Amino acid sequence: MAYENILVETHGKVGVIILNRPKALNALSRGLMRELTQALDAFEANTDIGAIVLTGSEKAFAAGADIKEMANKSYMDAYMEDFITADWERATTCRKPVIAAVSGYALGGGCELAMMCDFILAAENAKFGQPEITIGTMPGAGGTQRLTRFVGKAKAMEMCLTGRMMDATEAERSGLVSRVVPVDDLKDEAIKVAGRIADLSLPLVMMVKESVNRSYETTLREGVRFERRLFHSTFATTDQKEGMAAFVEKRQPDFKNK
Ligand code: CO8
Repeated sequence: MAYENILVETHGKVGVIILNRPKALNALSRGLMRELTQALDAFEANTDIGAIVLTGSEKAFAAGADIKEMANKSYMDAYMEDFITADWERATTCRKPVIAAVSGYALGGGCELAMMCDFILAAENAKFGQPEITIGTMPGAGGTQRLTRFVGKAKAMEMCLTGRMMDATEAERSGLVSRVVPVDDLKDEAIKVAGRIADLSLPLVMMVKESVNRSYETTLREGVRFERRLFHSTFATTDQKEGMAAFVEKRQPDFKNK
């Protein structure tokens, strides 16, 4: 498919989506988000793909929703089109893992999009922020909710109330990102990590992802119960038999995604 606002690549079993509106620092326009949804749909449906990397340019993962596109919206426009629900949350419903590889700015909707992914790898120059308050609005794609769960109330409140940006070191210390890597290594490292995941059993990867995500939506007791049921169900898979047999026989497993 020909896209105007994103680039799409495959590296073995890894699908890579690159946000590509360099003149606007990858501002998330409606057209870009629609294409992102289409690309995620395509990778989800492609049985050769086991994990997805979402990245931007060295200067910007994404500098937020497209301010020029929304500046003149009325309340009725926003309400009637259910502004942002359509085409914004596809990353949160992907069953395959989606890794955000963030270099440069991840601001506003850009920070929110990164947080919708399963984890964030950051380059040393990454900057995260929710500056919406400084342009007369507020986060609208989960910023006040996900950031608070990931970094705690004090930092989330300060960032959302002041628009202060967090650099990569602070983001790692605060638990927003899993790791920080040199700028030049970011894409390769994200593809390497995604490739390691894609070589595992896809149904088991999906179960782990579902179980970790459940921890954000339920009580500890219910979450552990959910995990236990999924854990039991792994014994019904061919890949559990293969994985454990391979360990005992001191060889690499050959997972069949069954
Ligand atoms: N939207 C539209 N255009 C943008 C955006 C944006 N978010 N960010 C940058 N650009 C454009 C600039 O207008 C400029 O274009 P031009 O050359 O035509 O003037 C070009 O990108 C380069 O930008 P700068 O010249 O400003 O580059 P600097 O290096 O000087 O500054 C900054 C970089 C600090 C990132 C600066 O561009 C900036 O502050 N950008 C806006 C950041 C921001 O406020 N983001 C939040 C937007 S609101 C939001 O995301 C709400 C989310 C709600 C849910 C989702 C709804 C869809």
